[in-house]
Amino acid sequence: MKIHKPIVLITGATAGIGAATAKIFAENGYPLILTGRRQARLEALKEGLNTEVLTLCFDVREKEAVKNNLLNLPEAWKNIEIIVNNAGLAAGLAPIQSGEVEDWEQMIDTNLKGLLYVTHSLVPGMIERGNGGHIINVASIAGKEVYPNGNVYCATKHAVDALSRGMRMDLLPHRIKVTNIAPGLTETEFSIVRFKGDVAKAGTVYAGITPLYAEDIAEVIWFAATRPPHVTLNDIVIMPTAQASSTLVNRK
Ligand code: NDP
Ligand code: 8X3
Repeated sequence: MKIHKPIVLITGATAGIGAATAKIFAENGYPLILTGRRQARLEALKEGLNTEVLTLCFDVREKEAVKNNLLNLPEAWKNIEIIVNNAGLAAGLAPIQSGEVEDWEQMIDTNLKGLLYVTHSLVPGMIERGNGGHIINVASIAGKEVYPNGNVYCATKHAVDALSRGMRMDLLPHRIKVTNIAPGLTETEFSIVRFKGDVAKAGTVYAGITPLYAEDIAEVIWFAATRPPHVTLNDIVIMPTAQASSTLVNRK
């Protein structure tokens, strides 16, 4: 197989922002490595994309699984140039005194440690190849401000925001771009996951507004990834027009 365009790896490609990002890169002929825990979804997504796709089914919380998958890529797929660290979730929305410790662990292990495992597996290769590269971290406005009951989710996204800045400094000599994306209210499976399958409750998060959609964020990721080599978009905050901050939303 001959690969011409940069290889893009997207974590959390089975739904929402990750899936929409996969589609926009596929439409433009980029070869894609798509990851997530739901194999059937990965296969269905691959089926609908008109580009070369490698699917990898693993949980970003499992350090050994991340390493086994990403350090043993088939030869043709090793030269990843763009990493979209997107896999993540909120679990629960509760005051600090009554939050579930298991929810906290899931968010910390996925949003923070998982992102680190993926990055740590792939960046040494990027540096060794010496062609630069691009890491795009999907953080959140929850990484810019804290909202009531968002405590641990906000902490994980503040950590991602800090990591984006730290990575940018450390990778500067290697010409590896780092872009932090901070979306506001985006209607995906995010709130259904946060409220553990309660679709009605999830719907109230977006009630009375036109939220962002996964495609809106995918377009921004695509734009950031396709700037010329001398241009880096460091940090992008994107909200629906009906939102001014985490807690200030203009609902009809
Ligand atoms: P979705 O729930 O629609 O998608 C989340 C994706 O993350 C899924 O593909 C899921 O795949 C993957 N994922 C979750 N946990 C794991 C895990 N342990 N291992 C591997 N993959 C995992 O939500 P979004 O698309 O909205 O979320 C994508 C990112 O955007 C997240 O980091 C989220 O925090 C962030 N974000 C979302 C906003 C929103 O309002 N929706 C706003 C700001 C940021 P699978 O279940 O198959 O593993
Ligand atoms: C998701 C956006 O405001 O629900 O990161 O935390 S918010």
